[in-house]
Amino acid sequence: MEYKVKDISLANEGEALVKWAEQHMPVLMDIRKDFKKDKPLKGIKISACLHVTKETAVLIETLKAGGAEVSLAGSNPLSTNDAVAAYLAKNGIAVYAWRGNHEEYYWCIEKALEIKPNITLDDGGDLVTTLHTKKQELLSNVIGGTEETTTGVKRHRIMEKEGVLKYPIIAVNDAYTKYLFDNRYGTGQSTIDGILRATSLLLAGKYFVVVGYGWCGKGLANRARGMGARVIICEVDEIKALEAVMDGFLVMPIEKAAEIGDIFVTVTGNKHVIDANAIQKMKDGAILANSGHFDNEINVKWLEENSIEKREVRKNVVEYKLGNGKKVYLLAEGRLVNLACAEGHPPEVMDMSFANQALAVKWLVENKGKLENKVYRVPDEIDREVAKRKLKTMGIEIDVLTEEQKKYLESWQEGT
Ligand code: NRN
Repeated sequence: MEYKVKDISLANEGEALVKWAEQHMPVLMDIRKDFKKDKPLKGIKISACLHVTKETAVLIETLKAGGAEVSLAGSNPLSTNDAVAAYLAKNGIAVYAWRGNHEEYYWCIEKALEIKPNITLDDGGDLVTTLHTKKQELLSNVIGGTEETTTGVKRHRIMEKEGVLKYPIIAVNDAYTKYLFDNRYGTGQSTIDGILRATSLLLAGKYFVVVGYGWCGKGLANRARGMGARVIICEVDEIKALEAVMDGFLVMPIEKAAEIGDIFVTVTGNKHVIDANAIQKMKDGAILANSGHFDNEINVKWLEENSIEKREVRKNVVEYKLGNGKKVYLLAEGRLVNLACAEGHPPEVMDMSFANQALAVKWLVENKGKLENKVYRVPDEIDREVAKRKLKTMGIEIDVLTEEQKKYLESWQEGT
């Protein structure tokens, strides 16, 4: 099997990381047992563009156990764990990923497409976009795909609206057992993990500015508050802003927050939400980080072109000295700080996200040829199956509706 990784000799180190993740992903490991027995993906070729982490390795090996042939490209130049990539390459996965891969990022995606996939797994939409632009000749083999993250789902919905989407895509991101947990608790914890590993600074007492109050922003704001930070929310959506106010957070425009903030984190999925004006108003020593999928949420280009000095002061921390004499510190080149400076979300939440992925891939195979070229939600029975399995692994039992209650909930006559 062909592959390109940083250093294949890291495979043993990678194996230890993956075994650790397996221990904390019981739902996916249970699905792997079923997949090994039933081989639902026999003869299926899968190209994935995901963050190459210990958790992704557990998903990839589950798909392989189901009978699939799998290729894997990294979903971000800084999110690949080289030891995990080596471990997967050594175990028969066509991996094209290494940390720091800026120049050959799309070359890796095209290499992963060389197996002529029947199914695509994407995180952010770059694989699907490559298939629909440079590699259209491969589209006839594809029966469907899945999408892991909010940004990717948005892009695929726009493709559907414009009538250019050439195969059905399941929005794994939109499963309750994905976004309510991965986006909220996963991004919340892993973003703080990334900031702490990069800076080793104290959060308590600091003004911690969260730009974007979606599920990622909510999770991050609450965890920062839990660490004693004074959390400020910036938003453009009146309803989300109102929610943040009533959740007890300070809410103000970014240009006001810029004057008092100590640490700024963007989680909006939008472009230049921290731009030149705000950066120039910031205090000396302000820390900038992004936890959104793409690295355009902070205007890094402006920083590069308008700082008078630039130097790396710590691993993943670059100091920019501005014309006004003040310094700001950018983490991980403005790329997703949770995966670039730490290990991404904990395995316990990726367990659910990736259980949805594995069951969604199986569903695509079972429904081959029956679906339209549009973005589908994860079927409710899969979403609930993941929740049931997760509760079981946590030893938690819940109540069951009685027949009388079921009847009541489906009736209108019974009132006061
Ligand atoms: N540990 C991880 N492995 C991880 N943490 C976050 N993500 C990860 N993928 C693999 C992704 C989340 O599911 C990044 C995506 O953008 C987000 O939806």
